[in-house]
Amino acid sequence: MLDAFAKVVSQADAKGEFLSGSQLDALTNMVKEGNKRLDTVNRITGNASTIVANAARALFEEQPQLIQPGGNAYTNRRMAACLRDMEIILRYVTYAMLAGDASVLDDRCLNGLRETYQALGVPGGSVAAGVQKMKDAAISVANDPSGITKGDCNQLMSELGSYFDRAASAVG
Ligand code: PEB
Repeated sequence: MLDAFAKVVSQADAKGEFLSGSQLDALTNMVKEGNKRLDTVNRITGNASTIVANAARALFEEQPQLIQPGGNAYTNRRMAACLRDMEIILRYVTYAMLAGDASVLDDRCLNGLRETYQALGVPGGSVAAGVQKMKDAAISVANDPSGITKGDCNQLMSELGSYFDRAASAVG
């Protein structure tokens, strides 16, 4: 598991080189913009259950067969497992966002998830659709300009989106 700092150190060390100017500039910028990153993580964390519940509701509205008899989220046990999976994925996205690096998401959540779903008969494409819905909700929560000092968050939001895209394409 790496963060943005450990990543450049391991890359430089693998080549036996000092850190480059552009690597240092990128990290300096990350520190300078750090409060926005923490606000992003904080807002998603604080709204996690709403993000999960709304995304799941929208998914089941769009794919009602999932909650009908024979559907993969039918029965309370499977519904609970589904909501839990969405929450796990969202949680790892917040870790990646904090770290500024996808490796924690890859290593601890996405690695082998497609195969797990195939073995369980969980439709990966539907999980991917649910993740995309969480992405939209998380970005609108994190990028809401009200009640916060205004600043340019475009780059952070596209980074945030990339972690959701990564999760969706790992299972879909
Ligand atoms: C991954 N999900 C399920 C299981 C596992 C995971 C390991 C089997 C064990 C169990 O049931 O608890 N666990 C989960 C995860 C990590 C982990 C992400 C990462 C660290 O450790 N069903 C649907 C929807 C979708 C869904 C499309 C969006 O119809 C999910 C939610 N996952 C789902 C369901 C089950 C499951 C298990 C329904 C139960 C499947 C079953 O037992 O038949």
